[in-house]
Amino acid sequence: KKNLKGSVETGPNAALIEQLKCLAAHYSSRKDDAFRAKGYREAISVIRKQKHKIVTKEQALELPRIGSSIATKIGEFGKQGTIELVNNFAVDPRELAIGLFTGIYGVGQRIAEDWYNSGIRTLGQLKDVKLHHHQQVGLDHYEDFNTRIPRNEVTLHVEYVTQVAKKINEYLEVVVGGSYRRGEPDSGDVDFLITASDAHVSSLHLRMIVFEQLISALKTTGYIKADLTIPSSSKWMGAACILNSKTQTWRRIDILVVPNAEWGAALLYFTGNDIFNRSMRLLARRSGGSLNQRGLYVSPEFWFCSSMYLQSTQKGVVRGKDGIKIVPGTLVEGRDERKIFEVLGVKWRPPHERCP
Ligand code: DCP
Ligand code: MG
Ligand code: MN
Repeated sequence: KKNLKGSVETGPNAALIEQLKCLAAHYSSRKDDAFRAKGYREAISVIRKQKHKIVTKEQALELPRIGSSIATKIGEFGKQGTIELVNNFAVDPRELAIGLFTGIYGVGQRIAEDWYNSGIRTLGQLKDVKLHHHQQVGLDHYEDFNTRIPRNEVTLHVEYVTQVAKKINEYLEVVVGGSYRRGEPDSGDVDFLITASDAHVSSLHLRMIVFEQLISALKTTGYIKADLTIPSSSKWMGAACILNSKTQTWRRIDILVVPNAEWGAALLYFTGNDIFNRSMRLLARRSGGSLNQRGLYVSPEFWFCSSMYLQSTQKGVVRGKDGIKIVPGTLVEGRDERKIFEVLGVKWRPPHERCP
């Protein structure tokens, strides 16, 4: 089943999700409706995790993050097998074309609108348009990149990359974060995090091993199919394909090199989801700290107080648990994911509970 964006959903609520995605896409193309789009995206991520078919409005209302307006649409779908509003949008040629174009990897709302305004309506017409390398790869593999990756295939990816990595350096550790670590049944891409113990590999050396040796080894074997990395990004981005698979579907993969000292913070960030991350960052800021993918810091503007680790004694002075003064801007915790929760005074949430 395909929606405007050409993506393919699986699971008991696939058809419903396709329709909700149309609504999300519709609202995200309108500035004033950004909050509506966000509501639909959140609802979709909740519904994707359901193992049973959601049919009634009441069922929908029992799920987290689904309000009465979206629940009504879900009920409508349950009864009629379609959402009236989607049918209205589906005949709007502007909506259709822009939805189609933004389904191309590397194409955002602005470019899609420009193309529409210059009279382009189909993917075929793009052959006369000058595309960037990444967009060309996105267009050539439109269907592949819009197909979610079954969990068992992601497992094959991590097994394969781990095996190649260990041959290069036995201390390399490979973990997949993102939706896979949250236990979701399928993923949009594969989010690799790679680290090594400090004692054996310095962080500078680690970058070199991964970005030079490992990436080129994976290109040589034919696993990596394309490089989609943005210059200046610390993340490698590209496309890869399980070598002996029948379908030979190209998958989007991200590879992040993480110094051991930042492992906990990076794991936390790249496990997401993005909504959960936003709430953790907000929490850190409210306590006078700041949280990013490298660590949890004490910010200069505030003083940090946490029940577990830190005590502020007088204004502007923050003391660690051993009474050691912490200079604002100092790293409090980065290595240990659990400790970041502790320092923030939040109960530990295993990855599968991080999809608010
Ligand atoms: N992330 C974030 N904010 C963003 C983008 C990403 O916090 N704007 C974090 C949370 C995500 C993680 O990075 O979970 C990985 O990003 P992905 O886009 O790969 O998202 P997921 O893996 O969660 O979902 P999908 O299955 O669609 O890949
Ligand atoms: Mg992902
Ligand atoms: Mn990703």
